[in-house]
Amino acid sequence: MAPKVYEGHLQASGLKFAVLVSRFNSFVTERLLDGALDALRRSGAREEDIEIVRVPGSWEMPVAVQAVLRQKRHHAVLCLGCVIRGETPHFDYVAGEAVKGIGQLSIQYGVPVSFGVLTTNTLEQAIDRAGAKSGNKGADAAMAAIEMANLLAQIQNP
Ligand code: INI
Repeated sequence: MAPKVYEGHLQASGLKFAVLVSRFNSFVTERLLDGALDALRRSGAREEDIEIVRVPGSWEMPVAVQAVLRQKRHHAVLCLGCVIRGETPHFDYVAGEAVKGIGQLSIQYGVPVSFGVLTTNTLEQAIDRAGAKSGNKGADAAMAAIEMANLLAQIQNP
């Protein structure tokens, strides 16, 4: 007998999403948001099932994710931000806390939280990943969120 395979499909109809987007580096993050919304809509998500939550910067992401997850109303959450390395250690603190906090919350609540926070050395690298040469990481985060929401539903209801 062939093994049973659990694999989330890319169908978003009926799923509810919260999309957190940072205003810091909004030139980049608004492009990530465009990509994420386009992917959600093209996968069948309804407008009324998508909520957008704006936060000041990536540092503020974890506490806002926590507030969203506490409501237990969403099948998946997307975090969209952009941290660009400067001349001080600030980058490491902001990016480090965002990564750690978002990852821990996803596991704690058992809800997929996509990490669409760019961490780059230059603005050019960020632009490349926000709809230019290297695709759109916001769209990638949306696809991962859809796949994981469906996968967890399958695993929980085999
Ligand atoms: N926030 C970002 O999202 N990206 C950055 O590159 C960044 N830099 O470089 O400073 C940044 N800082 C702001 C931070 O997220 C907080 O909003 C701020 O410290 C207030 O708490």
